[in-house]
Amino acid sequence: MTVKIFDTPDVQDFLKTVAGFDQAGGDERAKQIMHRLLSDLYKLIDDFDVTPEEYWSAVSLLNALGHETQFGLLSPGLGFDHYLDMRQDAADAEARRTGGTPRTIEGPLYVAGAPEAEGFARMDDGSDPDAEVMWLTGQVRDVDGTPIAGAKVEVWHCDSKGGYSFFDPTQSEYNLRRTIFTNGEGRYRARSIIPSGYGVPEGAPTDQVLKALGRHGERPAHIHYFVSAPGHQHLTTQINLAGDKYTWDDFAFATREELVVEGKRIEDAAEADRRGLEGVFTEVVFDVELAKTEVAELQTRHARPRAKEDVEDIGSQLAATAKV
Ligand code: MBD
Ligand code: FE
Repeated sequence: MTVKIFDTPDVQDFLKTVAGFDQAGGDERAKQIMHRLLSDLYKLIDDFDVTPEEYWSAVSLLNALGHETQFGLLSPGLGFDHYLDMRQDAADAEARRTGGTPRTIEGPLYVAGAPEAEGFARMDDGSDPDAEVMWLTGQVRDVDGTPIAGAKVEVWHCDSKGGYSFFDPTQSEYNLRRTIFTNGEGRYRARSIIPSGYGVPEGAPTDQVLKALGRHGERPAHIHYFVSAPGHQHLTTQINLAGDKYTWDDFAFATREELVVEGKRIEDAAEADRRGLEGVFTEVVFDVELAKTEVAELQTRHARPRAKEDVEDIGSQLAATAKV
């Protein structure tokens, strides 16, 4: 078929009707965005001669993605999360908000309300005896190098099989998820287990999309962070452990050079003892630098639907930072 109808007045008028341009109600921005989105897709159908079979298989795939709540997983796979970061980076550069540890994507697996601790927390529930013990620590500082006491460090990561508590019902509540407030020297310390990499479930709709592109759905071993303190810019980031096969080949595009951290295997019993540990462990050090800001909005994570978080939480967070 070689028909090209996109530019005809019939189609152009039809698009305006579909997008509600002739209706008084609705939302103006929604209309503009839907009109643009539909126009781009209609044109694509015309340009690529998309067949009804292809179109309906795409509809079926979207249904499957929604049914398995995988849009949040496909999103980083298609680079949207990283693209939003690139836009934030560019906005920061334009506003001359420079310095600080680089941001990288949040991902879809954060859960609000993890247990809070001062200075130190044990993150694992001890149910994975084969896992390698991880000693995770670092200092939070401002861009001048001054330690920030009382900074809120939220950390979450997967277990030795790539599963995240809450999403993996076999794990205990909030396993491998903690909120640690830095001590007087701006330091946080955690005992946990070394996470494994993460792989998109085989055969899942997200996997089908990636396979069609000749891509894999693997992530390197990584640890997620939210770091915040009054008067400083909220940071969403992750570290990727060095030496993983996928450190530089992350399907979610979260790796950044400054965020690759080498774990150090420590076999010295005295070093273990000093940390209240026994036997061999791996130390992972991640220091964080926060940029300063007086803008309340920049001091909290952006709103987004998150597990166990409602919009009111965000409202109270904003109110709390606005008071400082
Ligand atoms: C993850 O653990 C993750 O962090 C992202 C971004 C996507 C899938 C799984
Ligand atoms: Fe993750």
